[in-house]
Amino acid sequence: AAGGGARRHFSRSKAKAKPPRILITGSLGQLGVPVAKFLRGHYGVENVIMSDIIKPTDDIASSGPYIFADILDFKGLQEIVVTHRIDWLIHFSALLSAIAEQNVPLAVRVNIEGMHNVIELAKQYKLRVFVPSTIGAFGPESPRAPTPNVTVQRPKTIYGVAKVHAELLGEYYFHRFGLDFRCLRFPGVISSDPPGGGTTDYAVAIFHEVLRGGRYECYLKPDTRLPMMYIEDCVRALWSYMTAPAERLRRRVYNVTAMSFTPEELAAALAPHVPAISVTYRPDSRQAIADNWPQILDDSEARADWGWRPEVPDVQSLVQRMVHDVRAAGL
Ligand code: AKB
Repeated sequence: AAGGGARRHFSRSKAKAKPPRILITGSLGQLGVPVAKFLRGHYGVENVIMSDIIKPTDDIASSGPYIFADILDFKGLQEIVVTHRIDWLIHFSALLSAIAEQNVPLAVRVNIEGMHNVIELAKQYKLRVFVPSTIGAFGPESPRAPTPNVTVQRPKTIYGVAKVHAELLGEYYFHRFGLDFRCLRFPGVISSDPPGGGTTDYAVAIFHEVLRGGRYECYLKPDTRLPMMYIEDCVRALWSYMTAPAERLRRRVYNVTAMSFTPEELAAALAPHVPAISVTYRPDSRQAIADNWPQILDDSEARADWGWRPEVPDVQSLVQRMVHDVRAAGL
């Protein structure tokens, strides 16, 4: 009987689902590196292919498969999916909110035309596809505190317009063609890796600058409240949503968040870690973007449907993690 049990156990584990083969576009951005690391830990290094149009550092190149992929080149993407037998596509290539305003034609190409390629590709090869959306997909007519999952969306940035387009296109392909499209609206994501060109970037930059020199000049007003999330929660949200059984999903686009704070509250939480901290404020064009975004994101549907819950739920615990991370990275 013992032998039979062992055999049963053996055949059950042999029958375990084979890991998905995953392609990450725009993988050298703020989210790509930690997401690749997490998924490689879970599914095996060889099964997670990082890609971008940028030459990787030695660290990235030696960490696992890395290839050139231009999301504006449809044929090139087809070749990658076929050659590497891709099952899941995680589409991170995008210009963020502030930088997109400085080059709208490029943002239209990367954020909108790139999305057209990705969604057609996913349909053609029956891929499960993840596309991040954002608090930037809301606008001045949306309720701001809290902002529900379904509400008015009239964003005033090209970044937001492209994200609403991506959300609607994905939902349409899901209903029309059965595409397994999954999309989360992320708040500002806080990690020791620098983001580039966003409106919420201050909440990363402040750690680097005050831990190095005690001072930071913030480009948002002290009382600008925005939703935020620690990187590990962001990665976990993505993964638990990607692996959630389809029957638990009542929709294909969900709000997720962890906390909301203002620059002034973040500076106060940092103060015990930095003797003689000095934070000054000089708002620039990013203030107008932030003023149209949610202050508090309502993620109750994600919590109810597929069990979303952040592990770093407040500014104090976030500061503890970040002070540790930034110091450990020696930045
Ligand atoms: C940005 O600030 O543009 C991004 C976002 C919230 O989507 N971090």
